Amino acid sequence: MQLHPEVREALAAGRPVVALESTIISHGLPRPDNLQIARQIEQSVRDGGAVPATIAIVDGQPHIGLDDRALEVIATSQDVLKVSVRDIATIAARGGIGATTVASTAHLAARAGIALFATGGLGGVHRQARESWDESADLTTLSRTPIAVVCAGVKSILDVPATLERLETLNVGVLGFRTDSFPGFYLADSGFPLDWRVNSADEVADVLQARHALGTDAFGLVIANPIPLPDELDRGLHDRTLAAGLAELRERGVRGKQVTPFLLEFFHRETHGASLAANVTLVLNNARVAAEIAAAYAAA
Ligand code: PSU
Ligand code: MN
Repeated sequence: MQLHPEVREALAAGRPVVALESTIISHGLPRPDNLQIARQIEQSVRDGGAVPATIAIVDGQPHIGLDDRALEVIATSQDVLKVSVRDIATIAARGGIGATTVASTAHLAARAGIALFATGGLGGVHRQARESWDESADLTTLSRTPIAVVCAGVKSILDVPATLERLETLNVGVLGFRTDSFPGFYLADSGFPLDWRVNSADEVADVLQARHALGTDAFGLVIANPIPLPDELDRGLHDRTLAAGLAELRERGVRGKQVTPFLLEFFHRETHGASLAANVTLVLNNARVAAEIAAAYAAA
């Protein structure tokens, strides 16, 4: 692994660092806006008081923190692979450019000693999983990775209640950040209640300290941070787009790791950018909150 000097120095000095994933840049956001948005996400981490560490594989080598050239390669190259945990070693041995998912970012970040991670939405249990067995490796990876992830819940393209059940089974805690409900990504509220609510970064830092003292930090923790209500996607537009996207997915027989990027792009196209605006807002918000938590934890 290659640590960016700024990230290495911050970690050595015990200063706050927030890991960021790169699949959202390469496969989750449309080009050419994705590069500028990637820079904005890093800036939100800085605004929140932490050092950003965007994670990706460049020429086979996992990078923890990207310089501007590497960020540009991930955002613009035609042959960026979507890399999950099981792919990291193969691409490292053979070379290539890889964007890391929540799962592989969590794995590499934890290995680098980073405690906080921000993303947009977590992967989860897909609808039709009873037939397809399609469940994101994000869930099983979090079950054995010591990291806290700030996200806006999971997208409604997934089976939300099944995902919450799996998180329970896998010992992954879920804290609502200033909410009593699990957020619905483009929507502030998925309609599913949570057991735990926290109201500040300091309260999360208290939980992180207790996890460390009691050894439950061997498992991941989800900090569920809703999109601000005024910025959520129009609910009618959301429901119509979701139904149409799921129908097109079935018609075209899209499978495996193409499913999530396909549905994201469908939303961005069909809502004429409204879902993209919501997506950007919630990611920037998550990056800032993760940085504030990292700063509170470093100071505790
Ligand atoms: N959710 C989003 N945007 C994304 C992803 C999820 O709102 O870009 C990406 C993340 O990298 C996540 C991955 O880890 O999709 C999950 O893919 P899969 O369902 O194939 O595991
Ligand atoms: Mn999958």
